[in-house]
Amino acid sequence: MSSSDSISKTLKEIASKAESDIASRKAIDELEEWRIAYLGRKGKLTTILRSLGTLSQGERRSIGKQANTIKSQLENLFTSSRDKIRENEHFNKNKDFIDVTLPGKPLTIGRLHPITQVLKEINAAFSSMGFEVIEGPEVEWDKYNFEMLNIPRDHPARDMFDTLWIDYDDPKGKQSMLLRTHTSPMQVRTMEKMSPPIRVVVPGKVYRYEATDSTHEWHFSQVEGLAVDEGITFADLKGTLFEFARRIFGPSRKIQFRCDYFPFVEPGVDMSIDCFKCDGDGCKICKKTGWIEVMGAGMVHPKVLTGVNYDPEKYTGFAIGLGLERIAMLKYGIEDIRLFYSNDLRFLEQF
Ligand code: FA5
Repeated sequence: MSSSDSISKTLKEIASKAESDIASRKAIDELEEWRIAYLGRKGKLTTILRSLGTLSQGERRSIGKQANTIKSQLENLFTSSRDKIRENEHFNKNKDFIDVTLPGKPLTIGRLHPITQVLKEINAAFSSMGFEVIEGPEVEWDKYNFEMLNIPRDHPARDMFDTLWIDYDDPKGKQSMLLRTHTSPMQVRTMEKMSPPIRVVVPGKVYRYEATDSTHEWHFSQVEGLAVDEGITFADLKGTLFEFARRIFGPSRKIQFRCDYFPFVEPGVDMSIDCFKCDGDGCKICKKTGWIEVMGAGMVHPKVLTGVNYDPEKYTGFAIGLGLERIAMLKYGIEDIRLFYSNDLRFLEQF
């Protein structure tokens, strides 16, 4: 083998060794060692190039060309490896870096549930008419939910309420605790605690064991209203409710009172508002009546007053119990009560 062939072979071996060697260099100082070993002044390639002087001019040209090609290949390899190592080092160093200049992710901001919004309006309307807002328990005794409201045990009026009893028996073995079916027990609790003049509204959840449809939920909200004083008449009840409806629905809404029976008032009425969907013509929502019932009301029954040791000859009062969801449906034109509690953001985000 001529000396030019042997140099050419050595050059190829150096190139292949350098290529496999560089793959294991993962840090800049290791890469620098590689550069010095192959391309440095005393490196393998430079040493070979120095020995070209022993060759003829023709051989020197051809080997020189091969050596320069390998040199520039190795230089390129060095540059690309260095860039890759630098990039990795930068990434590892900045793994936890937070770029505060990037636009932030918008936070989902909550809002008040439509029922809470309507409740606030109702509370404000009654407060401005001199009523105090108070609250009461959702789990109630039979005594307050029924008995003291003139609905004794075994009275057929109990069938008006589809009751969810709590598994608790009194000493006579009768169930005596329940999820309140209405906010009216707070009439009794309030009269027990306070003395006239009384003007309170009591918002809260109530529960009934009933099938749901577009205007009935098994749990819903009521606002109880109670005014007791000397000389309160049915005219006060009507005046208060007309004013309430004007404040919540505006002056153009129609209101209807009809006789109704509730054992704890005498006389008793229910109040309806003309249907928002058909303007009173009759449709599916108002069950073809043109009206949507929003509350029961009446003059506090003398038996209820006597039960809390108020003299019915001296004191009279009126009570109302309105359905909050029904008011919200009328106010916003909502066709199905079940939407309020279905947790559908597409519905809730509209309020
Ligand atoms: C009562 O609950 C009586 N305590 C109201 C009352 C209070 C009468 C004070 C007299 C004096 P009623 O069951 O009708 O009555 O319910 C009152 C209101 O609650 C209804 O007018 C209606 O607006 C609403 N409501 C009744 N049942 C449901 C239901 N299942 N889903 C949604 N709202 C209802």
